[in-house]
Amino acid sequence: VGIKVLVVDDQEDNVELLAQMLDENGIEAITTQIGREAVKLAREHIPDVILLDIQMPEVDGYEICRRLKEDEATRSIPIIFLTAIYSSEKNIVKGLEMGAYDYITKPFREGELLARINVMAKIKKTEDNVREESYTDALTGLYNRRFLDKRFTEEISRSLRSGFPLACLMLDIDHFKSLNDIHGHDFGDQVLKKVAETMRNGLRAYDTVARYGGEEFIIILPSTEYHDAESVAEKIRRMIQQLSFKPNGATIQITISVGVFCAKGDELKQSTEEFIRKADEALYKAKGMGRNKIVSYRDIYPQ
Ligand code: GH3
Ligand code: MG
Ligand code: MG
Repeated sequence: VGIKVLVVDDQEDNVELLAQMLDENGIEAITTQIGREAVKLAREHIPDVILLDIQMPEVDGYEICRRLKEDEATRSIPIIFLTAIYSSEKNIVKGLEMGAYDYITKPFREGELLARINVMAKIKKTEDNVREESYTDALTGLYNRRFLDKRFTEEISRSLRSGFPLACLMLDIDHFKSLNDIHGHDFGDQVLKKVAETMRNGLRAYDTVARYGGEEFIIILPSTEYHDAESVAEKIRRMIQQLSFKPNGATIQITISVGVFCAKGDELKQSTEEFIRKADEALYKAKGMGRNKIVSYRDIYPQ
């Protein structure tokens, strides 16, 4: 796959020269001469590398760098500062300390510029892979527990700021142990994968699904009230019940139990552990009621 580079420089001839250089070398170039546009374009295109001029009117390169680093979506894109040949060491150091990976002085030498871009693109690929591996569960491809903790904390503070409710579902496959015992561990793995895929397909893009433990999953639903969280839980419960598996000739169905907890306003001021504990308490009730059920925390402790 090709490399995509965002070029930010207020001087038209610089932008044109760079765009042409990149184009001739099979690198896709997105360009802007306006500092304010840079962050927007970076978010939109997620380039592999950003070439960023330091001296620009209104919003300069340092400020753009700061904004890029502040934003989760653009934080990890390598930035190469474009600096004038007469730049002081102090300015260069400042750029690197702000999180730029490298700098290159104008006028550019084509070979050097391309080599640096290639190195940065490679570093980004490696870092992306490491990040992805450290956040995902290898079997299901869902987020793992480590990521869940991080995301959950972010979602709680986001909800506190926005005033919207936040819901948490805890889902557990029923009688999974006997499924393993009867049909084998590999079959159990296939079931986990399929259940994960089904949950993912039944949710919005900004919902978070994580594998919490063996056959336990957590779903975080932003901007979701109890009533809607229960509907989502019911939809997923039904989707999973409708799956059919065919281990060595037999046809079997599986079911899940779900615990629902939702908070808003000041109730959001609790830890992710508290949130999960409450969803788990509701789940435990659902198991006790015979499984293949949804129980809300608000049903156990009506307000
Ligand atoms: P319940 O309805 O009460 O939830 O019963 P259960 O059998 O589903 O629950 P239990 O917690 O007793 O068993 C969970 C089983 O999940 C036990 C464990 O061997 C199995 N398991 C955990 N992780 C994996 C995995 O990665 N692959 C497979 N195949 N099985 C797993
Ligand atoms: Mg289970
Ligand atoms: Mg379990």
